[in-house]
Amino acid sequence: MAETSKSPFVVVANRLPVDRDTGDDAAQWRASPGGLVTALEPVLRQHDGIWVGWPGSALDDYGQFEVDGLKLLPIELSSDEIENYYEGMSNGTLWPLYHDVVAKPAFHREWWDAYEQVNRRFAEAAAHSAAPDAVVWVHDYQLQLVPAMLRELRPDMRIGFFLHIPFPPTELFKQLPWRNQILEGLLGADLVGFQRPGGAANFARLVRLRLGHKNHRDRIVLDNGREVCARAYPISIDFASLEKLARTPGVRQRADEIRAELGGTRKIFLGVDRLDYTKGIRQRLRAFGELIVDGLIDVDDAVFVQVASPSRERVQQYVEVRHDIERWVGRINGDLGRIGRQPIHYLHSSYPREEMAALFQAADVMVVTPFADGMNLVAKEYVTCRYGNDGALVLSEFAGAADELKQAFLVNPHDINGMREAMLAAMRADPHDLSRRMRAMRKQVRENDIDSWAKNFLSDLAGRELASA
Ligand code: GDG
Repeated sequence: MAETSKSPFVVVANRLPVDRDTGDDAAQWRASPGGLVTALEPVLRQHDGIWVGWPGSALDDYGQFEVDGLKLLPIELSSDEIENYYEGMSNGTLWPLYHDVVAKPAFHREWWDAYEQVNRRFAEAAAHSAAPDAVVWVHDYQLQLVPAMLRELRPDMRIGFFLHIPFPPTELFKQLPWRNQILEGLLGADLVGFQRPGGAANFARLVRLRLGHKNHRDRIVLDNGREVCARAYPISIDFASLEKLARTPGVRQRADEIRAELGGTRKIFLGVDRLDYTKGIRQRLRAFGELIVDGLIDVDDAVFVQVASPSRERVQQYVEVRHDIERWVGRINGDLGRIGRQPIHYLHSSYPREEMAALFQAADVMVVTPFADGMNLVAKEYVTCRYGNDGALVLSEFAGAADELKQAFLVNPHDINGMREAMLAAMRADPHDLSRRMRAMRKQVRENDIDSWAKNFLSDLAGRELASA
């Protein structure tokens, strides 16, 4: 393995927080702005930290490199490993299983073998780049074996793990042929973080039932006396920087343009999701279509804009959900639209942050209806952009965000009638009521932003010193 510098703080995540520029110069990288990197950047900089992850494409040279002063260590994946570890085990088995089997998980032994093999590569690279007594923070469902592998290699380190997606109840998790290995893998950490208290409780219960380790509240005691803490740390967003962006004249002007282009006075419903079967996109569009059919909404008075950004396009279930959504959009627009009055604007594309902020600002009703979702940052982003305290949020009670955004119009996405009622109520709500709700939700996100999330986790894992970076 190439020589790398030893860092006292190491982040391990499936993807590096950079994208390769599509320009001519293949050596160009640019930071991909995401919540995680924003939160961890100050800690990484202050403690000379390093981020270990897959760069998203093959490289000529797999040594450590830097982008904007951030140290990055790329992990190589072969095309077979991408197919079996990433598209297979991660997105064909664990993703559907952990999201309440909304789609059927597939179990393949060769996917598991690749998962183990790739997790070991990540663990070895992290162990190699960490200084003595380093703090290592491992992220998400693709890397659940890394904590135990790391502990075996480097018992001197403090190891944290955070799961960004829900952790399923016992009955579902038990289906996994490699259930004990995953639990053992996670127990390698000192601190295992979840989005909701329910995820932490599911984990502690499974560990007790399957491995016989007792827990005292959020502390699990292993046979050798070592304690593992399992606790909820609801993730958030960079409130201050997004609000600042939303207030810029360019974004406000663009929001006005969007309103004008959609018909000026029409109420704008908005959905923004990665195109994923967990997000309930088709069901919310169906509820909207039914409101038009039943004469409760007129296409002159309302329009639905759905941004569905392309995601995991090589996984079969994602191909199917895309066809399904597009069939519904075609049907609703074909049956209910008129020239110049399309009920649904469906955008299968990714947009810059500025355009997203303008859309959030233009929308009267934001509709977020996942069947299961670790948190759902879109809900928090919408609230952040509504600095005028207007606008309504329709939110699934199955999104982690529902624990915090209690003033939203909460819905069960399996209940189409309930969604119809909530969408209508949100559209017709009294502005004073909306303002009261929005103020409370904005306060919640402002006071619990991504920075406090990272600090809470790191101070519990490593003590104040690292977290106060
Ligand atoms: C996982 C968990 C958890 C989407 N389209 C565009 C775009 N986005 C941005 C959104 C938001 C992010 O992508 C999506 O985050 P979510 O939280 O909504 O959902 P997942 O991708 O499923 O994330 C989730 C999260 O991890 C963090 O722990 O909350 O539960 O599933 O930020 O705005 N951004 C831009 N253009 C797009 O077209 N710029």
